[in-house]
Amino acid sequence: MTATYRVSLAMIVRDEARCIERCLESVRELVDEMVVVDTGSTDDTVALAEAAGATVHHVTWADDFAAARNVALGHCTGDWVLVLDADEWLVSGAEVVTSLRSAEPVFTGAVEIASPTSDGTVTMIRQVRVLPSGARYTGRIHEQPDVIGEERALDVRLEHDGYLAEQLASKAGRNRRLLEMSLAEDPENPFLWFQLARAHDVARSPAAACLGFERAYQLTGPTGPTPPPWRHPFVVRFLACLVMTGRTQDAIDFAVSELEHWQGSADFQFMLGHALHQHALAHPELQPEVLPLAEDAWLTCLSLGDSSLPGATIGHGTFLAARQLVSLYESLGREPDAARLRPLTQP
Ligand SMILES: [Mn+2]
Repeated sequence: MTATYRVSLAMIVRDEARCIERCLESVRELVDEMVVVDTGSTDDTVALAEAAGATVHHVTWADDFAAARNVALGHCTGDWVLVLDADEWLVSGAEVVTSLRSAEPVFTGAVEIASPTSDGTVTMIRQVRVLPSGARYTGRIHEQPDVIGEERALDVRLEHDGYLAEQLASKAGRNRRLLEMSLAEDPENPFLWFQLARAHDVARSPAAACLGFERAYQLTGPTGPTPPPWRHPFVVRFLACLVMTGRTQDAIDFAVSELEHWQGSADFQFMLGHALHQHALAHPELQPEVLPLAEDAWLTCLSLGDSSLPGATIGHGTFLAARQLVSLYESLGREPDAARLRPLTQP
């Protein structure tokens, strides 16, 4: 007889009427209970959660995500806990979640999260979302759970629409305020500066984002031999924001200084190509020298394929790089090269 373990869903929510049913419906059949902790909704979130079969508890919001998540974990009676946010839903891997019922809760599971962004791309991250019941969170914002046992990559995919522009306005201000509170307590923490920069980045304020990225960079220096998981999205988004603010020379200098570490990342090569291309457009006299370097970077993307590093964008090693090359070749009148790559431009 295999032992049977119970699986709980744990969520914290606030004003999620837009999306909470989609989230709960996606996992309802896979878990033994759904525990929702409401932190002060004024819309129909609580009624919708209860109608979908969840047990709803209430806490007073104390500007602390980890504290609220730990209340939810404390109400769970399962041996395993699956942690979701209301703006996420399960798109594949149901059988993996179900299989937890016969898995001893001695490891921690990371799932894939695909986030469409307002520029039409999809970024991928892996996050720990499957926890043995004793695990707890720390961190006022961008809270992290304890990793109990080994961390395993699970073949489970969530989709997340919280980065889309229409969802940003309501929560972006709150997240920036929490980050600023955390930075007041811990001003030398580069991860917090990175997160503040990302909050500005997703809100499409690249100049403000650059200030945060620069502060994070001052505190860390160049990438070392064992970078933290956030280093890859840091390098890629810092490059993107430098280019967006017209600082193409700074972007190229930064990319060159990080090249040795990240040359195997299609996301890095894509942004390097973008920085070189924009620099050439701004300085036409440099085009004969610089455009071939942009071309090389994007061809490298195609030879690497999409990366599986944190914060990878789907297409940077495939169709998005092909599109950049096709439009470059078209602008240079290199029609045979454009024609050769056109079949690769579809996702
Ligand atoms: Mn979200």
